[in-house]
Amino acid sequence: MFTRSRIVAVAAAGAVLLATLAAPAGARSAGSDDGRGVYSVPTADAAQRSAVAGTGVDVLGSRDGRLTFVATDEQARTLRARGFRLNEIGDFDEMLAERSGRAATSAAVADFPPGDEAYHTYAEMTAKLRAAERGHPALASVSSVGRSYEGRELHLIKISDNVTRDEAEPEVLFTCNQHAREHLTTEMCLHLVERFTTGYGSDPAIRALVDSREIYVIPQVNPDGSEYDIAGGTYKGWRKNRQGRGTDPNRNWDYRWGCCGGSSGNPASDTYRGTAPFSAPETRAVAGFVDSRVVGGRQQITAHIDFHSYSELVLWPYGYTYADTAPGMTQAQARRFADIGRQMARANGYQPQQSSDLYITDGSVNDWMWGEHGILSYTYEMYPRSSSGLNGFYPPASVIPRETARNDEAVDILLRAAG
Ligand code: 3K0
Ligand code: CA
Ligand code: CA
Ligand code: ZN
Repeated sequence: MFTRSRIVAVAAAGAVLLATLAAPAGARSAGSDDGRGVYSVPTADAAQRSAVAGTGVDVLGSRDGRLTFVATDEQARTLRARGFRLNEIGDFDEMLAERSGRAATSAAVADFPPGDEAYHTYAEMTAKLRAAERGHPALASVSSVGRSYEGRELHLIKISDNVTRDEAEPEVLFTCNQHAREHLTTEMCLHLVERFTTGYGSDPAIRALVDSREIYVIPQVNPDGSEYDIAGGTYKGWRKNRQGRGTDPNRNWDYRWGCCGGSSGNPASDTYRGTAPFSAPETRAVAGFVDSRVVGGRQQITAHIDFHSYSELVLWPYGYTYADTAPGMTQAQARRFADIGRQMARANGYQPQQSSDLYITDGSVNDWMWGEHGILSYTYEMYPRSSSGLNGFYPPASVIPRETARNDEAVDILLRAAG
């Protein structure tokens, strides 16, 4: 007689066979391994969260001490053996399939799954930037900081008065979508572009900011990962870039890279730091752009936000150490990070904290921006505040206007602080 588990085993074997036929050799990565569950666990402090994250599990979100993550059966066993009280929420693949709905028939990236079409694919994002430039040639200028691993242009849009000139105005950078599945962040960057271009003519406050700053926006730092995540019309819960088995861009920056147990050396891990600092073409390209803004020995970019999702947090460096002060971070500087971070969090209703209060990270973008260039660099973890798992990365498209506009005032606070 067929037991349920035998049916599952046969179905799984079929799925593996289909995947083998459909995908080029090597295309299936650790991210598609069988037997992954979504879990949550209560933690007492950042040390416990770092201990969980440090096993290389895929952390989805963290609020009020509860960490939500994806783990293999083996990782879950290890954590339970160490005394963590894991609560299993569901099966990784089943939860994704449920969220994606009916799969599209084509493997091409046509659009997001039914109902989510308002999210922008790479092609749609590109078109939107070009339209902003066409509609506001004196204000907006599109260029590229380089190419992704798979060869996509990493688009950069500059927004300022006299946009074609390099004026002596504080420069502020916004980056989005380092993590592939965090699609709401791409919308956040596109919202910034929309607001600072179309709002210029009608809103005096916007005009004042755009006239006195040079605003740079990179809507997709990791377009390969993002496109992969929606390919074929089903979400894959993919985090990393698409180089080999994938590198976590936010562990690949060249500041205390791999120093402190805040990343993984295992290519299968979702926090794999890569073979070397800036081994990912995407981080190298963005860093190259930032390096290029040192003009006359002075870094022109004074402030930066990297948008992520989810958990509704405002984070500041350092991530590699629990200490508030460390080499390159004086007491006064740490206080300034916290002050501005708290102001921004009051404006958007997020929770403000040092990055390492979440868990230890090393090779993150904030640590590099500050440690290497003295840029006031924050990470925003966007909506939702918490989620039972993967759905947190795929909020319905109906929330895009509200959850992007929610950051208007916080963003303006940073733009003003950049002066
Ligand atoms: O600086 C940070 O603490 C980054 C947090 C970020 C990360 O890279 O681990 N959280 S996310 O991956 O869930 N977006
Ligand atoms: Ca200007
Ligand atoms: Ca300038
Ligand atoms: Zn992220």
